[in-house]
Order: sequence, then structure tokens, then C-alpha cells
Amino acid sequence: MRLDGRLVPGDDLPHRLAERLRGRDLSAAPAALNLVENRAPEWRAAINALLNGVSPAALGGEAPAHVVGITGPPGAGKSTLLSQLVRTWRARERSVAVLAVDPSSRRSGGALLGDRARIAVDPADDRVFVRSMAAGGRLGGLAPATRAAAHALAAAFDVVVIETVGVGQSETDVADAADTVAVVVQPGAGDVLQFLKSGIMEIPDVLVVTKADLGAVALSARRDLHAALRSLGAGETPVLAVSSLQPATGVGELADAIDDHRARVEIGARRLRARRAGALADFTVEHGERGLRALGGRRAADRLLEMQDEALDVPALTRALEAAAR
Ligand SMILES: Nc1nc2c(ncn2[C@@H]2O[C@H](COP(=O)(O)OP(=O)(O)OP(=O)(O)O)[C@@H](O)[C@H]2O)c(=O)[nH]1
Ligand SMILES: [Mg+2]
Repeated sequence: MRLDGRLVPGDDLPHRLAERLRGRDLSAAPAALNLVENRAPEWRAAINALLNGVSPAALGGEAPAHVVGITGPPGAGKSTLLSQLVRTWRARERSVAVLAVDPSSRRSGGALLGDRARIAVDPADDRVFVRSMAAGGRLGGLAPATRAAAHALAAAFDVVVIETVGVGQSETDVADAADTVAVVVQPGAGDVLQFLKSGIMEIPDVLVVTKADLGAVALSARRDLHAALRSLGAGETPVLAVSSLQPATGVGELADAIDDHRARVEIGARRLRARRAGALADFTVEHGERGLRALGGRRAADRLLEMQDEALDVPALTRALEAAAR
């Protein structure tokens, strides 16, 4: 069913890929990514088949991975930190997939964007997978392909990271898609502090101050953020200072804090929220504001999603919204 070695609609590849992912075969990752990045309408059925094959119903429960969102202002040090975090996770014997969202391109470019990630990993290590993906429409927004990729890879990998650039409201997307969100800031970046204080930004699960090697300025940023969180009644939110340059410091503690959050969070509820948010986002990409109006607005759409069977996957939830909008 392939022409020139390429997948054509109707191929049973989606089912075979889902089966391999369910069996935690990491070598299925590149093909799964290629599939979800096909956004032409004739591919929708194939992508849905893949997602259905890794849904909680097919897996007999939630996907095993810890889905971690890493977000923060441009240049904060996210990718450099991720190189260190990946190394730490690998030392703990965890397989890791990183989806680095490229804000500069809205076009799905696959391998063309591959070098933006700037995440240094051991090329010989076949238990690490790094991929750049095109962004959604807004700064910090996730494209449908990124959500689908995270869903698919979460069946196979131990850790799935989504790295996005964003501050303020724009990091809500990644908060909706991840089990744990770490917001990364560099010392002296006052905007995140202001966003937190003014409530523009949701309180992250973990806050990270990078470039701790700069010394006093990093420590005072950490103090200010901690004080702001305390005044918001979120004093228990961990604020960690890390340096990603050699010798790296604080990275093990950060990995521990991310693990602690996962141990505390109600994973079923968080994943359900992610599926509903993903369906609404996919619906909005496809049908725009007009589609939302046909549903009676965002609130009405949320209520409709809450009425659906909790085990439904994202494509099934999206179809429910489409049926209601007709
Ligand atoms: N001094 C110091 N510099 C750092 C550290 N981590 C990153 N940097 C530097 O900060 C700059 C930005 O780092 P990146 O990791 O690319 O930052 P990013 O947040 O991924 O950037 P974007 O993806 O473009 O938003 C680079 O020049 C890094 O070398 C650190 O711990 N200490
Ligand atoms: Mg980066």
C-alpha cells in the first residue's frame, strides 16, 4: 500500500505503529511522528487509528509516561537545561522523548526544523528521541500534531517532554497537555514575577531559575519568586536554582521535584483534562471561532466535553464536538 516508500491512506501502518508503541518499542517513534505530522484531511483517519490504538481503552489504563512540560521566556536556558535533565533521567534508566516546539514556523517541517532543538544528547543512545515540531498559531501554543505526538509517545517512553517558548497566558496550552509543568526563568527576568503576581500566569507545578552560576542575582530571583508564590498561597511550590553549564548543579534536585509532583498529582484527572483540552483545541483549529459559536461558546463546549464518557480518546471527543456543532 505504499507508493515510493511513502504511506498512503488506508495503509495498516497506524495499527502496527500503535501495537509497537503499546509494546514499548521506542524505534516506532520516528514513524509515529511522521504520521501525526501529516495534517492533510485524508490522513485524519490514519492519525485517529494511531491515537485510538494508544488510548486508555487500548492500553487498559493511562499511558505510563510522565508527560513533562518545560516552558519559559526565550533564551531562559530551557534547551541547555534539558540536555542535563535528559542525562539525569538516562542515568536513572528512563527512556526520554523530547518534543521541542519551534515558535518560528507554523508549517510542519519535520526534519527541516531538526536542528533548532539545541538539545545535546548522545547520538548512540537509542533510548532518547528528540524532535522539533512546528508551533500552533499563538506564541507558546501547541499544534494538534504536538498533542498527538505526546499522546502516542506516552505509551512507549518513560518520560515525554514538551518544550515550548512562552510566558503569561501562552503557557496554558502546555499546562493542559502535561502531567507536570516546569516554568524556567533566568535571573533578572522580572516579567515572570509580574505575570505570577498579577495572576496572568497560572502557578506552575515547579519553578526553575537557571544560570545559577551567575551567583547572587540567581539567588535573589529565587527568593523573589518564592516570596511571590507564598503571597499567592502557593508557598509549597518548589523553586529550584540550577546551572546547566559544567559543572552542572541542582539538576538532580530538579528531577526529584518533578518526580515528587508526579507522585502527588491525580494522574487520571490530569489526563482527562488534557484529552478534553486537546479535543477543544483540535476542534478550534479545524472549525475556528465560527465552530465554537455553533457550540454556544467555550463554556458550553467544556460542559459538553464533561458529559462525554471519560475513557474516550481525543479524536472521539473531537467528533462529539463536531456532531454537536452541526
Ligand atoms: N551562564 C549560564 N548560561 C546558560 C545556562 N544555561 C543556558 N545558558 C546560556 O543561555 C543561552 C540560551 O540557552 P538555551 O538553552 O538555548 O535557552 P532556551 O530557553 O532553550 O532558548 P529558546 O529555545 O530560544 O527560547 C545560551 O547561550 C546558553 O549557553 C547556565 O546554566 N548558565
Ligand atoms: Mg530552546
